[in-house]
Amino acid sequence: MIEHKLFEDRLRAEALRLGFAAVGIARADAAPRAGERLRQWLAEGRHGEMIWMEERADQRAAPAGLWPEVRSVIALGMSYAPGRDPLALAGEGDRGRISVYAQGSDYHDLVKRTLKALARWIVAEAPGSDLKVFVDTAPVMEKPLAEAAGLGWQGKHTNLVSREHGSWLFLGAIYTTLDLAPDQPGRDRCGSCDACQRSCPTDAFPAPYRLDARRCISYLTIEHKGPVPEEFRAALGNRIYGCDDCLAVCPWNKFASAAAANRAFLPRAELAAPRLADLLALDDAGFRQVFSGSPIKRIGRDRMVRNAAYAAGNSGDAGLAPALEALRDDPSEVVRDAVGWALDRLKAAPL
Ligand code: B12
Ligand code: SF4
Ligand code: SF4
Repeated sequence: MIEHKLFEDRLRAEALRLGFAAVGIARADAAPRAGERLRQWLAEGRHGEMIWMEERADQRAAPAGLWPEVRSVIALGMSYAPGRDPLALAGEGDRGRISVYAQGSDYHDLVKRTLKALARWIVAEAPGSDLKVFVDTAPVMEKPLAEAAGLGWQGKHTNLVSREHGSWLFLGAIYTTLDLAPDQPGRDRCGSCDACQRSCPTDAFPAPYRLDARRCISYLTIEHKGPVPEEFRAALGNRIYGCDDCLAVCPWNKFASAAAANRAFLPRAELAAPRLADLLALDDAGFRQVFSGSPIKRIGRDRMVRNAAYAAGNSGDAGLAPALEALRDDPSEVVRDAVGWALDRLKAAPL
């Protein structure tokens, strides 16, 4: 064992210096119920087409399933607290709404880079120790681990809520062979609040603390590849990438300061309020140009144009009909389907 308290304090200071807004430590076995709940969620089919959630479920269920040597987990959070109301564009029919997390630079790149910098510091300070760094895409349950490490608690909307940073933290984790002194776990402070449960446009919470991803607009606009089921298309409104509604209504956000947000996550001008007409006109090259360096690049041009077409259909703005008409013979079937639906909806909209 190394001189603990001192090491953990210096580790925390280094994490904050590098740009993380929150850091905590948990023992590797500190979230014992997470795995069983994951399995139940998968058995109920709540993950929809996200087959990658099933594929390495044993590794995801607990840190030791992925790496038997792990002794401690260092949980990290980077703030992306917005400087303005994330729901402000809700009534702007001719604009698409991109969720706050995706309006700036791709968090995967920045969080990974910063985790690696912290990892280098740890290895230099504790020679002989081994570690692995993760953000988002690895089979790791970041939220329950962050709760166990004291960063906050998993709220009824299922995301991690922090007393200091509200719902606006990106999470990352470092698994280490070091035996570190753990922090106190986060305590649930939702109380009788149910604002997030009431805010959901698609009724995606079968119960508090549980999400049916198949109904979630984030899943439908980002992960789901085919046509969005008809029952959800109107509820998408003008959301074209992700959804912030359940996060934005959380009362704990009032303590979150945009000053704590990493500047890389400030909205890029062209992503803050994109015009639907411009998005509908994108070809592959145009899509790559606009969304390079953004997490949105992963969904590709067809899914983005599909989402923009649903939003145009919901806009009630007949001025968007020519842009939709131009896509009637688009090579992508999913685009053609969305365009047909949108034109029918626009025709049916009151003048
Ligand atoms: C799959 C996934 C999704 C899916 C499913 C979301 C989900 N809630 O599972 C979809 C595509 C819908 C999604 C959407 C979003 N995501 Co996402 N996603 C993930 C991912 C890759 C895995 C999450 C996971 O393990 N899900 C499986 C379920 C079983 O886990 P769970 O939600 O923790 O389930 C818990 C509860 O259900 C609870 N529970 C179950 N039963 C019961 C019963 C009782 C009584 C109680 C008390 C609790 C309880 O216990 C379970 C285990 O802790 C993580 C990254 C990672 N590797 O962890 C990012 C992650 C969770 N996503 C993130 C973000 C930002 C989002 C969005 C906000 C993006 C957006 N703006 O559109 C939305 C939020 C939607 C929402 N309300 O959750 C962040 C969240 C950061 C934070 N502060 O929590 C993460 C951590 C990515 C990151 N590295 O920052 N996401
Ligand atoms: S992100 Fe939107 S659609 Fe998904 S659960 Fe939250 S409010 Fe509902
Ligand atoms: S909105 Fe209310 S219930 Fe939902 S996570 Fe925030 S405090 Fe908890």
